Amino acid sequence: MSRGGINRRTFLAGLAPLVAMVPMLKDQRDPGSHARMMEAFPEPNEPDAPLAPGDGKYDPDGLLFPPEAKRYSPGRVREYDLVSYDRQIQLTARTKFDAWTYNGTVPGPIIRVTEGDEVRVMFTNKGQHPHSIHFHGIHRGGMDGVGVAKTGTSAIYEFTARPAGLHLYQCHAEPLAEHAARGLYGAFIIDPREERSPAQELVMVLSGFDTNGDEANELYAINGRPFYYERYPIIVERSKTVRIFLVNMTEYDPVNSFHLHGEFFRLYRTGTVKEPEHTDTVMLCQGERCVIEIDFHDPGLYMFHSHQSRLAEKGCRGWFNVVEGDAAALAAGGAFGRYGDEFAECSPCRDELGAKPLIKY
Ligand SMILES: [Cu+2]
Repeated sequence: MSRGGINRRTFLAGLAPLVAMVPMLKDQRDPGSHARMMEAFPEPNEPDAPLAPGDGKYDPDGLLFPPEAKRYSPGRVREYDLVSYDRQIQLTARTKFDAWTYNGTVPGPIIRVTEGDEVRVMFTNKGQHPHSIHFHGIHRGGMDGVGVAKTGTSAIYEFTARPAGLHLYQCHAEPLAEHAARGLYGAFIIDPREERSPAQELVMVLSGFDTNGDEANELYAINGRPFYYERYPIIVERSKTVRIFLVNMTEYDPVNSFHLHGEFFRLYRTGTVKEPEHTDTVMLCQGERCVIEIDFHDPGLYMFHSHQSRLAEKGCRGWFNVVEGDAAALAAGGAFGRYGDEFAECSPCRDELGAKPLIKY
């Protein structure tokens, strides 16, 4: 178990091929070096299914599992390369989306630093529109990303990471709504100087996708793939706290939310407060974020979803599979089964999922 983070082997068996060669954050781990969730249950050939892990175009684990926290070290410099690309991404097997991306994915890569780190971000715009990077947090006005980089140009953002909490980054070019809705956003974690307690750590970025240009969303997703964690539930160990860094970047809808079935969680708004609220639902306006911690009482399947029903029915939902003991060993031993067809018979999601049975454990 790595300090303060989840052991990626917990999430499964087998290394997947290297993902597409897009520029990566210098500070990030090798994108091909960690195990893929649910590799034991590939469903690569169903025409209407969510895409399977390890398809070479997208790295769902890289967007779900944050890099490990680094112990505070005075004066440390953290450098990152972010490049904007126009890229058609696959939302489901049926639906493509003309995205504007940081480093090729929606959301962009997770940036995780420690309070006090000197952050230096080199941004290059290789898209066809002006873009920028606006970081939430405290920094000088000239570093706020309102000025844009035209196509083929670069910008450097430098600031000291503060305050500790959960933040985000996004493009701040006009029109703001389109630049956000097209996919230019990502999670930005600033860890406190004192280490966080150990936990199974996950990042969830909530967003929507306007697939027909009507300034309303047709699909919704957690970490960029509608229905993904419904088909590929997130395996967590019951005896360990689950910590979720939760960011809402849903454009065109005034709020999104996260609701967990069968449990309560500790809610730390913006990740900055010391005394948590206890709840099973948190509402987030666009740009709002929080850290939540769950201590599951029992093993089993627990649904999570946006509590705006329409958003849930169009992709913003998934499952935790809470297991006793070593999740990796259970998965490798073939301990998990499948959902029956009844789970695919409901709701508009079937149009995207098709009639194939969903994964169960
Ligand atoms: Cu932009």
